[in-house]
Amino acid sequence: MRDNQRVDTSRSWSLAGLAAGLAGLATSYAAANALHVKSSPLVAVADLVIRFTPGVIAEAAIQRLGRADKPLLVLGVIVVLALVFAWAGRLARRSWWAPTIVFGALAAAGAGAVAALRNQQLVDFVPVAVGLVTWLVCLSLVTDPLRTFAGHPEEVAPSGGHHRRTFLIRAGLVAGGAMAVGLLGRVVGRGRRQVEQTRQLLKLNGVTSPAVPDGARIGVKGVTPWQTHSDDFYLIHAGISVPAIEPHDWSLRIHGMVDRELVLTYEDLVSREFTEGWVTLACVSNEVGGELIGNAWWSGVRVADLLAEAGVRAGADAVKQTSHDGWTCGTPLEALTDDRNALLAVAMNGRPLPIDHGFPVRTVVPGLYGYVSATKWVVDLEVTRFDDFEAFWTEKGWSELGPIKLSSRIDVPSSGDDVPAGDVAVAGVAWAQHTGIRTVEVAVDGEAWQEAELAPTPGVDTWVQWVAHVDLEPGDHVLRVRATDRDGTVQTGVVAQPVPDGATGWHEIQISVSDE
Ligand SMILES: Nc1nc2c(c(=O)[nH]1)N[C@H]1C(S)=C(S)[C@@H](COP(=O)(O)O)O[C@H]1N2
Ligand SMILES: [Mo]
Repeated sequence: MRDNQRVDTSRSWSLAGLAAGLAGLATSYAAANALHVKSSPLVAVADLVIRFTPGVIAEAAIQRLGRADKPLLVLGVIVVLALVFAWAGRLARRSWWAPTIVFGALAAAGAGAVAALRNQQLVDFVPVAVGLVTWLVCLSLVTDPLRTFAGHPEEVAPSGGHHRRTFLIRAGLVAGGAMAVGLLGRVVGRGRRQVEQTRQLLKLNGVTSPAVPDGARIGVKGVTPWQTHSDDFYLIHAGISVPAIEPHDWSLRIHGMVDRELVLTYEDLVSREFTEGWVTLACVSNEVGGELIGNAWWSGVRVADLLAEAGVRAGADAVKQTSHDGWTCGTPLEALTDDRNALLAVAMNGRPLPIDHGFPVRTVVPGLYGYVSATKWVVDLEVTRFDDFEAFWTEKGWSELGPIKLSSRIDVPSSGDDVPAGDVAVAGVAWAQHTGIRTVEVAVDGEAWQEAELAPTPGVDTWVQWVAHVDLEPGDHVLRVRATDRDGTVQTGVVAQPVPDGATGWHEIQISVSDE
């Protein structure tokens, strides 16, 4: 009788671990969907498995399984996890910390997989945290009656039954709750999935595929690609959940100090003539030498033409832009109406904008930091005066105007590299959007500036790749770069932090040069 009870109990502890484990998967999945983040932790883990599967095996699997390979892999991961969950449940019988370590380790693996995604943001880790909390809370909830029962084996007869019943009820509730939350997750995630499908199928007439202009690549290994792949493009988003907007639900209102208010549907917008161009977007938070900058081919409708149709009234000097999720920025009217092709962009790199980059429509203004110009999911343009409003970032102390500051970066060698003595190719990028770069210079150990060779660019709105050949003796060296724009302004070496209007200073790296 006792022994039977024992076996049964061990099964109960496994069941408790399993129920808690599945509940954690369900809540993390639902959280990922509710926040519209790109990937739930579970899928991130599956992606990581694919990444580390030897090519031949992966190919064989894909061939055999066809399009079911990914769902089957996710299922496989769930099965493996189920075994670990059951094990964690049995560990809970002896201590609270052993299963905590197991669940903690699983959460760490999930967080690691999310960290391995391209361009992840802090919000992408929220589902991992939600899952971990669910695991620990549910495990304690379900094992609590088992623990009481185990603590009083002499009470097997009457109250043992009572504890068992409590256990079964709680396990059932947790398992049922997990299923309900999982289903809910599917429902709330449907929005983004459907919009993604619409986006994939969307064909935009007049959007051309980009070809990197001749010579724009300097051709030195390790330099950032001149064209930034959309998947590699930095992401900044101040909201929690990413808006998922069907094009037919989108419209743009242009109003304020105008003669005629305009309301444009997506159809209206894409039936107009597109203007296309290479523009390097940059974030004001980019540190000297930082990576919050990218260069893409944008297609869209000129904001200047739309504002002209609306008829801007005298006295206006700004446009307050608002996104679908309520983010705002103020853009100088001048930058939207002069000859610089400020765009209401519908495509990035020849494809409809990725959801995370503002689908279906965003603004792109050459020469201005994103926080004052590049509204993703833009739905409202109000012609107004800077004196009459505050925007999302200016309320937090950032500058009202945000022209991109002249800057440059060394990509190769990397800081800390060890390179052989002699001729060393130093290369990187420099930018002064809408003014253009005239020269780039490199200095070794604070000595004379040496002019670099520049690759040609199609215009003044993109970054420029450069290379300088320097002769280095063995030892430790400091390399610095500075640029001069086409107005003759030399990049300042005075160090400024990103707040309130962008970082300045020269990018420098340390390398060791060894005798070969
Ligand atoms: N709706 C919305 N648009 C936004 C932001 C935002 O938080 N919400 N961030 C801005 C900032 S600070 C930058 S630098 C750019 C970044 O655009 P990306 O994420 O496509 O690189 O978007 C801008 N547009
Ligand atoms: Mo930004």
